[in-house]
Amino acid sequence: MTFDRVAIVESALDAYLDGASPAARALAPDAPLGAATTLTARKAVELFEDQVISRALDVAARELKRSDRSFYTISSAGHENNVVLGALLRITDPAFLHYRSGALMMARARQLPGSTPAFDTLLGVVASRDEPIAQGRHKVWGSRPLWIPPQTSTIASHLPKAMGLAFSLSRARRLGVAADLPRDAIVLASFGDASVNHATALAAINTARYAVHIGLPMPIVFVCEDNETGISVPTPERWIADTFARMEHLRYAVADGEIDEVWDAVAGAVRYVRGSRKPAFVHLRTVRLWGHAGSDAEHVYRSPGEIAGVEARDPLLRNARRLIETGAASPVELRALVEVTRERVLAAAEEATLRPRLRSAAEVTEPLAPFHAERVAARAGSPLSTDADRRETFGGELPEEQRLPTARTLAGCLNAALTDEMARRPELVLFGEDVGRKGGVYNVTHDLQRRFGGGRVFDTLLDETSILGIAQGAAHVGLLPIPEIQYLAYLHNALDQLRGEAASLQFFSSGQFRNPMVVRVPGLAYQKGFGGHFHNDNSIGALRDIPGLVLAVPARGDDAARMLRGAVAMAAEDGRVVVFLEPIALYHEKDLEADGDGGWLTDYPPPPAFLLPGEVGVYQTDASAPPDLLILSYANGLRLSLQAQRRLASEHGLASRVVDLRWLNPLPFEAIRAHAAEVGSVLVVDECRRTGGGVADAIVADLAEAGIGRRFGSVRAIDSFIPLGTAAAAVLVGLSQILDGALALAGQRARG
Ligand SMILES: Cc1ncc(C[n+]2csc(CCOP(=O)(O)OP(=O)(O)O)c2C)c(N)n1
Repeated sequence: MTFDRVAIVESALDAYLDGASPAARALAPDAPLGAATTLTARKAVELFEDQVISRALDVAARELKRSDRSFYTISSAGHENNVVLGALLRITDPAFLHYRSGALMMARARQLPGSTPAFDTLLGVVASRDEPIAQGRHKVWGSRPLWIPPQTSTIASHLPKAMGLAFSLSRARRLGVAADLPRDAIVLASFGDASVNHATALAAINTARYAVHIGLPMPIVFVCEDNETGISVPTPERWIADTFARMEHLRYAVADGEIDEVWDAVAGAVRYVRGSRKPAFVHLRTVRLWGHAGSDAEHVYRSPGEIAGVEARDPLLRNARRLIETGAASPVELRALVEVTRERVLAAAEEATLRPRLRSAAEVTEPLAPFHAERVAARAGSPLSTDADRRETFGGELPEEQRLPTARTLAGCLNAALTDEMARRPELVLFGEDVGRKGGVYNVTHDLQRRFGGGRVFDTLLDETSILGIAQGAAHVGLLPIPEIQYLAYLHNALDQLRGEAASLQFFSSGQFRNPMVVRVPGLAYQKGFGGHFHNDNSIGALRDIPGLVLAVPARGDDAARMLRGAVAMAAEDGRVVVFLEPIALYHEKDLEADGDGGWLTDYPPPPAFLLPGEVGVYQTDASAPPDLLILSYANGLRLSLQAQRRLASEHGLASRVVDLRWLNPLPFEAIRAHAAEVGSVLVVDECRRTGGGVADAIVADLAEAGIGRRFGSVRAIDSFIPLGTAAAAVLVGLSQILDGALALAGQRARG
């Protein structure tokens, strides 16, 4: 048996067309294919053409690969009956597609005259800069005018945001957010039969059903393109049907058989979802031809008989027979169509190889992390609510009128700042576990639901993946979500939604799609009386390396309010994904050093005061002379460093400047370097885990490489999970370590 099955499948179609006899009577173009179907002859031929184009693209990708001119060979071959979804859904129905949705893509593009989907696909296959959606950053199905956000390679990861978009459609409209989608739009999410077992897929489907259960609209068509296998692992017989055919709040439909039967089944499901605003699960039966990808040696895990058996079920072969037998087309017409299409696609493939590719790092990263500081600043300052409006929102007294000693905690300032932001930006929605009625586990969202209503402030079900999926979907239609993940440790539960999806959307769509959001995450350690690792996670390593993600970590109330405004403005203006990490242990802290000193309370800075990345906080008691030591820190470490600062001065005569980094991704290197150049001796107080969990290694490395500063030291937490109770102190950074570190550094300086 030859391993190259492409030619075999191609010639089987040719041989059939060469030998087939035309029907006795030709069908009129507008006549249906059969008595029971709405699929006309004209449409059926059109669908067939789109299927042939898709098939020819797969062949071309493999041809180009042979000569090392293409980079992607996962094909749609065998899945081409998904074409009906391209024709039956509108281009204003957002679509999140499986990587085998080539025929669907061709059919959908027909709805937009002037589209060149085949050539665009080839540009993707050769990773050309001219490819309209990803510019060669990945081979994706995607198009802004066709409302197809690009998918990533992570299977099932697009389902939560598709669900989130369906969840948000009517909500956005009610909130007056101008989306470019009609009132009756529905969402499509397609995926494979192995992928549907993934926790991420099941999360999205579950949340969709849950929404219906509580009376919310969820107009989404889940399409399982079932080719009965995931790479080499067969899907057990009846598994998909047995699992999904009897789920409450999920209409199940099989799309199988002749193309007109597939058409009618899908049309029925689409009609149901559009009319009822409830979800459907379309079980589209397909086969997979030519292995998982060009590199997959299918003969290793499938017998020659099995491979030939699958090839005999080629949908193109079956559809050609149906068209001919019904009289919708003649063998000669179809033969000509196949020939011409193949030639056209191969010629286009040659042309695509001549197109330029991205070359420089600047070109590659151009859409990754847009930051227009002036526009963001303008956005942070407007629109401003009037005094009267604010008074009404706050119920009389404005938060800034409560001045010391009744000033605010971090939690209090955040609550006020969230209130101000929600009041002046109608597109803001805030949601998560317990944020609504309860007002958050730590009261940070207290009263927000009462003030702004359940449409804008709502509790979700307990699933971080779905929370971030809802955030992405909401952002796709113009809302500005502020989701909350209840604890930092539980963000990791759903991290792919941020890391693989939200943060990469602008990159893979060349900035054409965006999902701005500010993800609030209570986190970090030092909670008294409520311990253990899972509520005191002190590692930001998994967030710091996400390209383009902004990580804001306020320490005090006034900073938090101003940073939140900057974060929201960055999301609104530049589509950025911001993680706003709030140190839980400082939420209700009032004191800096001694009980009752009130040193950690601040006045509330009213809008529009804001802070942006790069802007650090500087604490130096005597600014007249350069200090002996620079201490760089953040969050709980800032408070400890300020305690150390006073003791170093009073007990050791050591003057220090403490800098609050505030922004941990990207790190404010410019400010760090400037302060280090002035002071010379640098101590980084990093409350996160020593190895890769925090920022100390990056800062020390940067300063050392740049040759800035003379002496460096750091105190960091131990590489351990946080134990329950008082033992936590044994692995966390404490005041005495900071003092020791500072003195050691000063001693070295004195000796040096
Ligand atoms: C989360 C994740 N795990 C593993 C992979 C590697 N992988 C890519 S495709 C695939 C099989 C998917 O099978 P199925 O969902 O049936 O889709 P098909 O390729 O058969 O159309 C796997 C395991 C991945 N892309 N994403």
